Amino acid sequence: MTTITLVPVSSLRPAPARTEAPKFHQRWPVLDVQALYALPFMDLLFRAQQVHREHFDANEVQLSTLLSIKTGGCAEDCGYCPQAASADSGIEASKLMPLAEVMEAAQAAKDQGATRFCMGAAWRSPKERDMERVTEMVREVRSLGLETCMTLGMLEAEQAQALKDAGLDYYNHNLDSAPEFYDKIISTRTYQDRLDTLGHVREAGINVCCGGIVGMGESRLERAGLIAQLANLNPYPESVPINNLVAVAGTPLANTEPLDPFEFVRTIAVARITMPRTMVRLSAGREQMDEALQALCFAAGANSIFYGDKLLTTSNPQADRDRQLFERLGLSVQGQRPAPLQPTA
Ligand code: SAM
Ligand code: DTB
Ligand code: SF4
Repeated sequence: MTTITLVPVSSLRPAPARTEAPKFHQRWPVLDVQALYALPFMDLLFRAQQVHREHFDANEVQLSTLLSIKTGGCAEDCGYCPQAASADSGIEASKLMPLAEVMEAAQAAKDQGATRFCMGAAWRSPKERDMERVTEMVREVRSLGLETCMTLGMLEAEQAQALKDAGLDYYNHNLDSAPEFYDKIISTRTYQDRLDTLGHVREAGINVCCGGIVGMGESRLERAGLIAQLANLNPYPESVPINNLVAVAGTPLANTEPLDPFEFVRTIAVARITMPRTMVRLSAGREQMDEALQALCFAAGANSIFYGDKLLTTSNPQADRDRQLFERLGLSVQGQRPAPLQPTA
């Protein structure tokens, strides 16, 4: 089994002289990540653009569409989440969606131009009886020619293997915050639980999609701590969703002061620099951003978004508006062929 352990963050004091080999290799000590955050904004963006262009077509964006296959009534107490049973968000708990409805949504996502279909369930972890149904969903959605992603909570090694055998391409499981901030937000599962699930997913050979949320009232050092945790995973995730908190009424974080938008852009840039080859996904919170801010996020190295009018329970920009935005920015969509050339008169 791949065991991922919590990498201790560097303290603010200078490191004492070493007398023995370091236990962990930290590619990115937290203080180095914090130093990136502290760069003048233009210098940070320039560095992020350089790194981005070394590894990607900077004018291309990847589109994933989300579907909530099991909504609400979740036993976990994640303070940001409207689907926690403990939240007073008015979301009704539903049962696992029938396959036919999932397929309808997947086909619609494909028709709109998405290349990946992500299915999310408000579970602490899937039960054995659920596994048969979700693996069938993976097989069927794949048969449409879409990449598949699931986020179902914690997984055991055998469950990760069953998803891999069904052909799952990505598993999303977020670290959510720096370890130092984590306990302020969630009490029903530990940081190590999350790292263990990530280890099982990695071991099964599924691509790892793992990121977090900013704007939950954390400090800059704690934001740097989250990015350092992600960047120090070995290897770092193939996909890193950066969510800006959607402050939903009835959740414990409903009245959180919004994050300075430039600090959000900085987070994207720092993720890009520290994880050069990952897909940095500009995730929740896009609906609350204007288009100039989204453009800055793309300039800072974001190259993937959730596309479609809904995230899991909250809204996302209309697909039409996104298409107009791509057009205005000259962004092309990964996996879509350019329109065929028309004969000239
Ligand atoms: N229940 C599963 C789990 O927690 O792993 C999967 C679904 S859960 C909703 C997936 C992710 O959505 C969370 O880890 C969190 O990062 C993000 N999320 C949930 N509510 C959010 C909110 N209000 N604002 C931003 N991101 C949110
Ligand atoms: C991720 O990091 N963000 C997505 C996806 N992974 C599953 C979820 C965002 C959820 C936002 C709140 C909601 O719509 O319920
Ligand atoms: Fe449940 Fe996931 Fe929401 Fe936490 S984030 S309450 S585990 S649905």
